[in-house]
Amino acid sequence: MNRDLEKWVEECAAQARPDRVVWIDGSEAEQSALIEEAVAEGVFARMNEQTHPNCFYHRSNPTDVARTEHLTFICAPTKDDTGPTNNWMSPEDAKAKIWPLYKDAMRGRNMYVIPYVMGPLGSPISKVGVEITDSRYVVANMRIMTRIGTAALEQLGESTDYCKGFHSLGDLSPDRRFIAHFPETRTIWSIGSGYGGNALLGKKCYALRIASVMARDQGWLAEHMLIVGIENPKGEVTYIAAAFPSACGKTNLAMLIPPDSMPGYKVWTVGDDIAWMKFGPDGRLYAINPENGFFGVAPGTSMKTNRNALLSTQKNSIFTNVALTDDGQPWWEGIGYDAPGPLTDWKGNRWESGSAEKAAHPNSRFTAPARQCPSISKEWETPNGVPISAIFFGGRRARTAPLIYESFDWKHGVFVGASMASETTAAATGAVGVVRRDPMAMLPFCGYNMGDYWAHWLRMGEKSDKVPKIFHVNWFRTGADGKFLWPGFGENLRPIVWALERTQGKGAAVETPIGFVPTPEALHTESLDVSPAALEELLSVDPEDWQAELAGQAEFFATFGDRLPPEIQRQHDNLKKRFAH
Ligand code: OXD
Ligand code: MN
Repeated sequence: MNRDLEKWVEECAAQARPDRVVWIDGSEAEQSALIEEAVAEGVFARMNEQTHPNCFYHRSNPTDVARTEHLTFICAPTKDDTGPTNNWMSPEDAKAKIWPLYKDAMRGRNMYVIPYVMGPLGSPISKVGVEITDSRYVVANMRIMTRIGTAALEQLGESTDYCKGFHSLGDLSPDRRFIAHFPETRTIWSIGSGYGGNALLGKKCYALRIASVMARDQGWLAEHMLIVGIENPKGEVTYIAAAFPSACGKTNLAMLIPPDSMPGYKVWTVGDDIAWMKFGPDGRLYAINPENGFFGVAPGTSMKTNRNALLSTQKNSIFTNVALTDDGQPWWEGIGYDAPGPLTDWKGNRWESGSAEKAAHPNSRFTAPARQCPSISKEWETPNGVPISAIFFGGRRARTAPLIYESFDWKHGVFVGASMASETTAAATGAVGVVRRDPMAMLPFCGYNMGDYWAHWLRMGEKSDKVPKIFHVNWFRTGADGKFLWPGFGENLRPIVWALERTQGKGAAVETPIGFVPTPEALHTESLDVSPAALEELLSVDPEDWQAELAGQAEFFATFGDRLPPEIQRQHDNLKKRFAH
């Protein structure tokens, strides 16, 4: 046994006072018993055994359906350590304010101790975590999203190098809900929420917020990125990583199906949300997917938009806050077919087609084992990771950003990531079309001062002369009529293939003030249904748009004060100068 772990579990149990402490071993027998109990307490409902074998349905508290960024804190010693983009609470305040909420919180309930590994078992890049929780829903999800149980304890041994996550549903009141991270001690306290991103502590809390701090200290990268392998008609596979803010089609790109007009191409899924990347002995950057499953947004997922995601969820999966047909099948808006009859909606009410209310919550989710994905890469659990040839940053921009451009070099690429932005959509509350800065898609996930994070990225570029090339993409540019100029989905492979050609010194491009943009011919437009005029607009760089963009950048960077790396300021100034010429 691990004495440090035992001591911490005892400490948590003494505070929360559960009826029983249950150590999760990861076995099938344990899983069956847990599911039975979850069904008995109403946390899970069985789904249609014929169409969705071994799948379970969960409806959450209606006030607890998404990550709560305003209740998420980084508890570093000083406010300056967390920077202007995070909420800060001092460790002392957290102890005074949050720890007491755990008092007796698990009375009458079980306390589950879940040892888990983020990353393939035995991988030198993997890391161990332990989550304590009183939620059977969390245990069942962690079993899909991470590698849990005895294997994790074996990997840990007597080491104290693991992340401690203490989760309790508490009373689910938003007034007593906190997601607090202590980077110094690699500890997470989460209370008052059962929602995935708040409660499955291996994901955003550990694999991004805590791991980003570890990565800074240890010289690697923990990023909000998908990882895929692109196979060309010769059978050669090249790996890329890509960061996009939420609602920009990350899971779709991770499971992309090439268009018929690109025969011989295949896309292999390694990960859809998080990448941990380290330099290998050959100087190349290698990435692993620390996760074991997908926690994907259900609405909009159909056989047309993301066949591979849908097929991944047909067995052994959990559906949260979707709607349910009377014969126990999931349904959501954008699933690709009309509701087969009256449904039970995500709040548990009867729902008829044509109702003004949505049947599924817009942030309803599926939790599915990654190995069930038809496009899963055979390298997805390779312990040393896959070598990354190109990194893509992207956002949703109606104007300004062309379909794709290549940065001049690593430093400029880091600046491109740092100035990333995305426009808000009608799916979120607030005004539509407002530009929100979301550097490297890490705005809600970077566990320390983002200025220092950019400095870390810049330092990483000095470690090797084989760093990936960095690109920026925008699938969402619109024309004067407000319609998307680019068809998206499978067609996104065309600009990606151009980017991969660029990494091999091929692919025609023109130099613009923002970077290299492909010529229209270089984009492999055979059988592409986009007019030459639309293509020209997609690839254009409008100086007026970029004046507004420069102003937005300047305002954002100013909030970092002296923590803004001089190199980022220099890149910004150079961009401005290039437009002035
Ligand atoms: C996610 C997110 O759930 O980015 O992956 O919000
Ligand atoms: Mn994400």
